[in-house]
Amino acid sequence: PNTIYLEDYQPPAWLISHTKLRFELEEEQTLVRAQLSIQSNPAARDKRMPLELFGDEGMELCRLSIDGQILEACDYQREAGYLRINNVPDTFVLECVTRLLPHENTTLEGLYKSDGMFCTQCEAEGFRRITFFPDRPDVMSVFSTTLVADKCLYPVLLSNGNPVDSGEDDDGRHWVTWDDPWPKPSYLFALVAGDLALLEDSFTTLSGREVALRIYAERKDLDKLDYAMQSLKNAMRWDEEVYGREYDLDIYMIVAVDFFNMGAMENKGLNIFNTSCVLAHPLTTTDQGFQRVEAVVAHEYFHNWSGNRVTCRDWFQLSLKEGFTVFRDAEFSADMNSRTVKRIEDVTLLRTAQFAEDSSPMAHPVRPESYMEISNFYTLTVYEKGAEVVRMLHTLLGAELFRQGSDLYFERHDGQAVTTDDFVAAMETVSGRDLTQFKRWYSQAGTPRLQVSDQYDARACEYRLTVRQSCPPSPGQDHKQPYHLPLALGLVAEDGTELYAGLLELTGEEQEFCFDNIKQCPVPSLLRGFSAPVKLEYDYSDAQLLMLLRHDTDGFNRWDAGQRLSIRLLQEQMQRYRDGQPMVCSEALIEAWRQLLNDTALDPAMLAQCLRLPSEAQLSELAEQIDVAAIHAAREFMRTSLAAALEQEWLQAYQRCDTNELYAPDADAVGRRSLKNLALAYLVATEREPWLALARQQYQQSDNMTDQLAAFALVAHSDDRETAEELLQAFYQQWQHESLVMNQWLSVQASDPRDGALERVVALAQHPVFDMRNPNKLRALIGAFCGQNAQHFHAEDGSGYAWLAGWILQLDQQNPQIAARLLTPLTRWKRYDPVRAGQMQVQLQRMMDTTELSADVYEVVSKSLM
Ligand code: HT7
Ligand code: ZN
Repeated sequence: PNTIYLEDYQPPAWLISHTKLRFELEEEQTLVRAQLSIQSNPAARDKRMPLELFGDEGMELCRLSIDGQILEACDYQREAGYLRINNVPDTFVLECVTRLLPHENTTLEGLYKSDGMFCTQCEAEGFRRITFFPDRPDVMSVFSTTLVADKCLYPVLLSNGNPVDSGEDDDGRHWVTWDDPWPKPSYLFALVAGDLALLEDSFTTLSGREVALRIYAERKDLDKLDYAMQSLKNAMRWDEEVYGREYDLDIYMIVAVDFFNMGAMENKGLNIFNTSCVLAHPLTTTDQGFQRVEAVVAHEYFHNWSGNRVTCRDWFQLSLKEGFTVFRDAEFSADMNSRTVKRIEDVTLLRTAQFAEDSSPMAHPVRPESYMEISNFYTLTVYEKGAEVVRMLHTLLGAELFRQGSDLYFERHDGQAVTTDDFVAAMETVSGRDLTQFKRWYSQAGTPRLQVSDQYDARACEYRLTVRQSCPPSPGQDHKQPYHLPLALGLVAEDGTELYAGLLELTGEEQEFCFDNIKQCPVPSLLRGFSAPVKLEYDYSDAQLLMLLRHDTDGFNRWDAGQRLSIRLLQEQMQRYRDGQPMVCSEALIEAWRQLLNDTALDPAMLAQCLRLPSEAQLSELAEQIDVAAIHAAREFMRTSLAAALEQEWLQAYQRCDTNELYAPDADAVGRRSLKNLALAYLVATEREPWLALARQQYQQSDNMTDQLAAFALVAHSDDRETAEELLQAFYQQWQHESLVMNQWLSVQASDPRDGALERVVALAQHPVFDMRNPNKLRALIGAFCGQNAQHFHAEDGSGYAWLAGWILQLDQQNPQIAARLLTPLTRWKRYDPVRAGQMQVQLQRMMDTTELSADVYEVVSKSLM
């Protein structure tokens, strides 16, 4: 496959002012007639270029004409992925008819069928599977779309914009025409045809316009749409109030589909959602699920401005829309729920998964410089680190200037396809600041390291902080320039009094900061709120961390102090395990946790965060060389020690939070349930009989999926096999017709750490609920086994790796995007011991030796082996 480079960007030679589409949707085929009004681009560098349109090789071209004149085969060239026509006039109408086979399309890109309904996924390059088109984000066009289909089978026909006409034919078929007045790139095109149920509502914008809100799903899921609707209305109001952005069409539609490669898609006026990100009901959805629905509904809605009205010039700029929109949705969720808990969750994801990506062979800058397959760059770096970069701008400028910058960005670039530089330029204009150095966050990969040391002069009441920054090499970038970053900090006295709080700006490789009038030796509370996506090193004593855990006024850093302490103690036990010494659990930690558990004034949600040990995945990210067995053993030891030492406290916390209230997914209730289920997990970890019975009782009596699933997982993973098997059966019997709940059933089993895990997942892949064409099922089984069952996936004999590689080779034929994503764990081979690393390499090589790998899988495998 070809590599595409950012530096090769050229403006499009041809523009499309209007795109008129007609889809004849049938069971055996779909005919697409596209009429493109084409003009040469006055801004193009090279005039008189041939017309080049992208078009997938599998698409059948039935007819091609220019201004009504049919073109013969000799008038154009069809090459891999292109159609080229020489000698075209300056302005003309190209008409093109293509024949598609959506029912055979298993890639879930372009036009395909999900559970009998037609739907599309065009980002990033799916539109070229529908018709020949300059399928690139800087070609924006006004679309008019007519859908024709059987009225009984497909009573609902949807596309972008507003419905402007409809009718019925004599043969039982009907048609609807949709006009979208806003010019858009082809990646935002969408259609849906199916027999769908509908939840309707409306929203009145601040300027008084009425917008119809429609969420479509299969009829059986109609009772699971209320939460998404409420989230949508909350998001619409929030975007008006916080960003001054109103919605701009008469209708906003969301459609839920079960076969979908990602979470959701922000197509103009017609979002298409993975069912997992839109359906929510207390009986079938966990608290986490509810929060994901709220966040994704908001994210897609926010794209209407940050992505649709102002879009990306090219796909290297993907973070322009994704980083900004993730920042926006995170702030929305923080406002709707607990700000500190949301920050802790996001930072945990960043530190665990994005940091790991940033040190892997697939590491890339937030604005990548090259790619083979753009689908591989919908990454945690582009999304989550990209959001951190926007957050840093917000911190450096302050909320008010940031809002002015955002207003200016939208005003300057409305209707345009622009770059991350344009975004930063708007922030520079309003603030009068030079952000040239700051832009290295977009161009340099890797996680920077901050090494902090300090000195206190008691006589002069002077405190000095020295900060050194560095960034490790990443593929293609051996040397990094220093970053410009905000370092929020506090200085805290030993009794917990705050002596100073403020924001420092770091620009140099090494910088010293001096604080006067500091009357006692402070403990620095550094990087408050995780003000920059870096690895912070400061030589805290255990006592200092315990003090910050107790007293820091910054909630995030309170939690972080506890995490640092746990990580240090876990790392000590890992070493003892390797040295064959008995592991020990720190009394100081037990006492600190006891105090936290006895502090009934603490917010249960925060308490639950503080009492959660860092995950095995996070400990792996922190390790020089990942020792799977030592990480597992040390964490299990600490978990069971803390469980036994604090048994009474866990029980009290459980009882305190077991309030028998009616289910609600609000922040307080979610917090109580998270502490309750954490306490239950620790109780069960004591392996004392009453607690497994308590879990079983909770399973039976719960009125919501959060409590039911938490109890179910504990029993299913326990050594009481009789009860476990009974519940596995009961859960299946109860929920076998709920596809999303069955995904949980698969994941619980795939992450079961008991012996025989691989045999169990092999068997589950044959179970009727598993369907290898459905990405949600693949993530639930294969993703969960490889990501949440490290012990077994990383079995020393390489059996876990061979199993995954077998799946990837099979899936690559069917859905390359998903195959490439599932491959991620194997790309981390360099982090493991030589035996495991060797086994992973064998599997990567096995894939490399396979002919006909997709570009998606080829890119990941070849870069991993470099
Ligand atoms: N912008 C959307 C991206 C997306 C996507 C990308 C590649 C392949 C399939 C996809 N489905 C959706 C998602 C988002 O809002 O960020
Ligand atoms: Zn997005």
